[in-house]
Amino acid sequence: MSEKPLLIQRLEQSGCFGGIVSAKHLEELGAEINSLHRKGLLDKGLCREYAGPHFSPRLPRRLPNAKSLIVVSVPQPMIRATFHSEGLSVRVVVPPTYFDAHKIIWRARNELKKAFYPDQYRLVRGALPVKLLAVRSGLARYGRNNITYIPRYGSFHRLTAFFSDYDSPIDYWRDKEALPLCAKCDECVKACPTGAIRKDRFLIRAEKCLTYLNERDARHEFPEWVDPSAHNSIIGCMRCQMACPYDKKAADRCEDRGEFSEEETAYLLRGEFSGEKAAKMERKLGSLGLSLSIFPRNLKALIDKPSR
Ligand code: B12
Ligand code: SF4
Ligand code: SF4
Repeated sequence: MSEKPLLIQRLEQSGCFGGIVSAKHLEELGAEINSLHRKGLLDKGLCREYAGPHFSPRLPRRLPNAKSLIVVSVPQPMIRATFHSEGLSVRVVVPPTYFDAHKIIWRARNELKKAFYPDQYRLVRGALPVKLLAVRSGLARYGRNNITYIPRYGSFHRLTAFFSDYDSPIDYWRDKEALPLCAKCDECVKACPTGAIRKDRFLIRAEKCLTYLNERDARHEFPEWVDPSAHNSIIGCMRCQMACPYDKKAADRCEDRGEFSEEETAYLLRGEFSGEKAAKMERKLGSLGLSLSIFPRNLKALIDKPSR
């Protein structure tokens, strides 16, 4: 195995991690995702909602002569917000990667620039299948839960991809690799509350994932087959990550951020949002990576959840 590129070693000094491959693999990345689509392994409804340019990535107009694809991983903990309702304090988790997205993307770009210094290369953010790129570049490995893992921080990190005119002397493209324990572990399969993670295939059934169901606009009620005790985060789901042995250390970190008074919580639970009040609430939720669009459904599900 080739040694880590100097650029990536420098990036690591700033607490970020990275991977780099030649831009000639761009089409392969898209083709790999699309071949799953063609084989009918990806749900059509989910693809309609999520398929974007990252499913068929192209060289950006601003950098048509890009030489490399760089993916940066920035570790991120979970955060918690507290809602006050009828005398009760309900603490809810916001999983990593929902909040501070702009700050993290800015940091990724900035640290990459510093790692190149004194040389200067162009960086254009890319809409790419970032997990696949992270695994193909050797930065991360896939878990059976289809999330990617890096050493020490497990799956608690955010990935951002860039095109660059930097021409790496070595192409670090490699085969996809799973975490070593996945061959004999089924903790995430058991922990998944909706059966999205399968024993019979590596690719998850993403259309069954609770995250898919609770990221949608609250006009979509949860299907009846979702067990009311499944809900565990105000958006997304942490069950397969919390159960994973590779996440034990990173899962210890959780910052409390954001508190909603009785009045604010009651407003969110009423679900009638308009005018200046809604705009103010949207700003407050935005600082936690949330939006009014998932209310009141997701909060109700957590407050009404049967205790086990
Ligand atoms: C669409 C999407 C979703 C959808 C579908 C998820 C999915 N698994 O496809 C939904 C809404 C369900 C979702 C949920 C979540 N998401 Co999401 N999502 C995306 C998005 C926009 C595209 C992902 C994609 O391309 N999926 C298509 C599938 C086909 O690709 P894939 O999952 O990489 O599939 C590969 C594996 O199955 C693998 N594989 C198949 N067979 C085999 C066999 C072996 C042996 C091996 C090794 C590998 C392997 O190869 C496939 C590709 O060829 C990305 C952002 C981006 N631009 O990439 C974020 C992203 C992947 N999501 C992210 C996160 C954090 C999540 C959640 C954890 C959020 C949460 N806590 O609730 C959950 C996790 C659900 C899960 N278990 O995957 C992060 C992942 C960060 C990380 N650490 O890896 C991303 C990168 C966003 C970001 N910038 O941070 N997500
Ligand atoms: S819980 Fe086990 S099977 Fe699932 S991703 Fe982690 S190590 Fe792999
Ligand atoms: S995020 Fe939740 S629902 Fe989705 S695969 Fe993981 S455990 Fe299952």
